Amino acid sequence: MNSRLITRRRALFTGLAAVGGLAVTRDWSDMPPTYGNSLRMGDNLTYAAFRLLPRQRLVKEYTLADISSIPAQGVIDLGAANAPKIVDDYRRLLHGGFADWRLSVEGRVNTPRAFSLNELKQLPSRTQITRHVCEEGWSAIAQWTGVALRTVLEAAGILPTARFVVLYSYDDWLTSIDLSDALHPQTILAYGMNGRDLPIPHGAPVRLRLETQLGQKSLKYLQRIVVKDEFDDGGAKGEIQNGWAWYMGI
Ligand SMILES: Nc1nc2c(c(=O)[nH]1)N[C@H]1C(S)=C(S)[C@@H](COP(=O)(O)O)O[C@H]1N2
Ligand SMILES: [Mo]
Repeated sequence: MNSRLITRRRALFTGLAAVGGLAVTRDWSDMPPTYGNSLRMGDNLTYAAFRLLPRQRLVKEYTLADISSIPAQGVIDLGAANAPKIVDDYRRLLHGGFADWRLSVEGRVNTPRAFSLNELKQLPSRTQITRHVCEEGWSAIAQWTGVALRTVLEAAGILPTARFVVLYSYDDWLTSIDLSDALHPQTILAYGMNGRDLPIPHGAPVRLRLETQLGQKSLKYLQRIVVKDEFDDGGAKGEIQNGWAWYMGI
């Protein structure tokens, strides 16, 4: 091999090493997984700003006297003739009083599990009175009771490489959140609302309450939770391809 070629190779390797060095020394954890998509510049700013705050900052909680009426948004259409199969499944579970309802927790966990409603209710519970803020401009205060998502993830044994949690619903919605929000103490799987069972219009039997983001991310009618190592934007059903921000911090 001639010496010029070796010199060029050396230069190439030095260059690659420098780029690699940058990649490992830069901490990307304050950038949203949507980073790099110019249409998602807003995500980058809000995510970076929120991730600079202390990680588990609690949102404000209210008193019973503050509870207001809350409209139901995107109610599952139980009468729809051409409903997707998943809605038929929901209808069947509803008629059985949700006795056969199971929340499966799978993906990057030690022990994939399916929790019945009673099993969720036997785990330590948390009740919180919080303000729901819809992206359409209204807000309302309600009391929510449920189990911390963290408790459920830990019961399934979340693996150390896990970074995101994707949630699926019976009305064919999905959303994903990062581990920081998933492990937040006020992020709960709510089965109670204002002292009663969670009503159907509000997502029975169990919905996500994600108090750190806009109401749209608080997925109702929960069906399945999948833990992932990599970001999953949800494809055609995810926020991004439907024109929403993925990160909706408030
Ligand atoms: N599965 C599911 N979750 C959902 C929705 C929905 O249509 N389906 N709507 C979202 C929106 S936009 C809002 S504002 C809240 C509304 O919750 P509420 O009906 O309890 O007021 O649920 C969110 N979660
Ligand atoms: Mo909303």
